[in-house]
Amino acid sequence: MLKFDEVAQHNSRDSCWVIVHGQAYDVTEFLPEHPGGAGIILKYAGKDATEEYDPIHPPGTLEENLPKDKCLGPVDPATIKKEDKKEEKATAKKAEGGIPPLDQCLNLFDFEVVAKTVLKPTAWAYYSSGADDEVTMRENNSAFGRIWFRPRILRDVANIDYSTSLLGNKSSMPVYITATALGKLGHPDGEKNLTVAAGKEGLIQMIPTLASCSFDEIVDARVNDSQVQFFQLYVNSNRKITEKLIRKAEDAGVKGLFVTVDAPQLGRREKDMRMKFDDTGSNVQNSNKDNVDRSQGAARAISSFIDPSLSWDDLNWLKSVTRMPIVLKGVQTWEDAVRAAELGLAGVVLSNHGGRQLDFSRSGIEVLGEVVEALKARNLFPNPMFQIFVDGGIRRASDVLKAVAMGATAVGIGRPFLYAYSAYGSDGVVHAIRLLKAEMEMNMRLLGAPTLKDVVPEMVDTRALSTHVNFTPPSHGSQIYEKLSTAVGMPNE
Ligand code: PPY
Repeated sequence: MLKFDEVAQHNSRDSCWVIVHGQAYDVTEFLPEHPGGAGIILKYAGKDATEEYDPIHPPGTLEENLPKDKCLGPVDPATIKKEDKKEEKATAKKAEGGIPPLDQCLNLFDFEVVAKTVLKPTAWAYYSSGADDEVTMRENNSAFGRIWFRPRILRDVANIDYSTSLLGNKSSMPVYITATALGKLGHPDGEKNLTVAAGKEGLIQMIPTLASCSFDEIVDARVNDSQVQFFQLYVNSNRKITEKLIRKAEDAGVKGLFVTVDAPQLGRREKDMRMKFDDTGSNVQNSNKDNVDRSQGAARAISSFIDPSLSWDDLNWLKSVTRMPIVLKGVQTWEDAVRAAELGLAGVVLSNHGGRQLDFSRSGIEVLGEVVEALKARNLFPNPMFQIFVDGGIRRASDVLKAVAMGATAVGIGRPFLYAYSAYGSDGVVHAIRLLKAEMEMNMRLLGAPTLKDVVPEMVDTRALSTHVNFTPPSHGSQIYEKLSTAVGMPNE
């Protein structure tokens, strides 16, 4: 068996070994091929990289990318010196004084507050960050505040039914769990927390291309065979890889393909980038400063496989490789929504990627107004074969109902569920869903709408929706960004 000291000697670009899950690997020749750049691996040259490796590499990544003879075998755990041994670090840091009992979380905003106290600062920065000045990220929720209700009275609201159907699949609520990447940054079980909660509560989960868990693990975590999942797709420059992914999803019974179209390049999430920037890294890195690109967070680095040349012309190819309904995720204008409908696609998600891509793009809920109007004018709405979804900033059932009233079939929720499981595991997600259901029942009763069909456009006053009060933040330092000092010493604290 290999001794740790032996591995530790291979700590340079010329000979670079790393330990992952107790096995030593010689990655010297792989360094230039690593999609995230050589620098990230060199930080862990001669060391155990398991903790940093796990959240961003689905199981099997090493086996698929390295020749067999580069696996050098197990490292004797007894040879790991105390100072070299990484302390068993939970994904979460301990919140001072613990976290509140789950039943004290009364709404979706609460999970964010709790998660911030338990997440490692690097994880918090990655999940919570938006693009540039985060104007769009804040606008996503603010936009719902510009829509007001016109409730009706004296209707029989004794029984409330908020169940619906998404692409022909039953859903207990007009809400789905949208795709978010790198789920293990928040919790060791990563995306499986979402699968279990979605199954228990009858919601549909959209599996991300860039999940921390493998696709198979997420599918196998279904609570029963009839549980429905969708798949979010980043189209790879290597189309063969994408075709394989699509086929795998279809074979696994996935019921919808959501193609992300708003990320030909990853947005600048500066909160995330600052964390990487202040990372002091290893001795190897320090002695080799010029070769380390400190301007990229891990997210930007691993985004290089996404094909920026993807265009409308590729949709025929996509249609030819799957029978799954295809939905474009990240549509931001009526022109593109109409084009998708005319092409016979199954729908669109009006989304700005949680405010993580183009800052000053409008909220999905605002875009919904113009999309429905344009589709109606062309007799393309309502159309059960072309559904409209919205995501971004949805935190309350009242937000969900506003979207439904304006013509959305359902809305996607991402970060709040991530925060819920980061703090409380899958029980947290179940609780979050139940809170939303309770709000749905109450709000529909107070609106005078016993079913979702009764939630009609006349129930919302959207006159202010497209009014943008443009403000200049008084101070970038204190208002927008995490304090720079939070980055110091991370992520190796
Ligand atoms: C995002 O972070 O917004 C994503 O969509 C996931 C991601 C992560 C890393 C590279 C590219 C996309």
